[in-house]
Amino acid sequence: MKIVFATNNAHKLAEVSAVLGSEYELVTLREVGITEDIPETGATLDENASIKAHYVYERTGLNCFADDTGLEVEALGGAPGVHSARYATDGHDFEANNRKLLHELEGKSNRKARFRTVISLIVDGVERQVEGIVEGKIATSEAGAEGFGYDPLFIPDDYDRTFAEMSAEEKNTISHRGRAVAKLVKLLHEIETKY
Ligand code: ITT
Repeated sequence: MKIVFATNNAHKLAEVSAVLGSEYELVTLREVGITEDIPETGATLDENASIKAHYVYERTGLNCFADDTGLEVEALGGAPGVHSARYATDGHDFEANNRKLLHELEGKSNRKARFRTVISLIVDGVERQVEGIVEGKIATSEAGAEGFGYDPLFIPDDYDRTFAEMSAEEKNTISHRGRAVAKLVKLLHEIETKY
């Protein structure tokens, strides 16, 4: 099955295609002629995933899915959450976001956090959502060079390394996105057996 992944984030594309494998042919936004940023105007991850998937479906009529992800930090009341991409600046400045997060948590002993990914899938005009969560904590300094975004600061529960210190494969087996994509594959199989 050919399916469009509504993302402009090359890191996400690599992670998701590794989990989906060769059974599904992932088509990029560029390949369907969408080069502009899709507006993310929702108040929640669920809304934004839905907005991105609908945008692509309405423009192309092709089966598609979109992922919206946020880092939810307990001591910050769930921030940056839906604002994770633009936490420190207007752009996707990973370095500035990580600096701001460390600053906001200075002196705080509760460093509990979780990543949450919501995926909206649209097949033949019908939308379905799945979610993936990984619990963990925010480190006191950055470590590692793999991954992207907040990975150098996020230590998943039962580990003593950040996501940025793990290979893509290891991150995928336990991550929010890896878990959400595993559910997506299950859903796609269920949908296909109905035909
Ligand atoms: P698209 O909307 O084009 O898919 P994006 O980068 O804007 O890409 P999101 O809105 O879903 O994606 O993600 C918000 C931010 O959360 C993102 O810019 C990163 O800073 C962070 N983020 C998302 N997934 C992450 C991950 O697996 N590891 C670390 N940080 C992540």
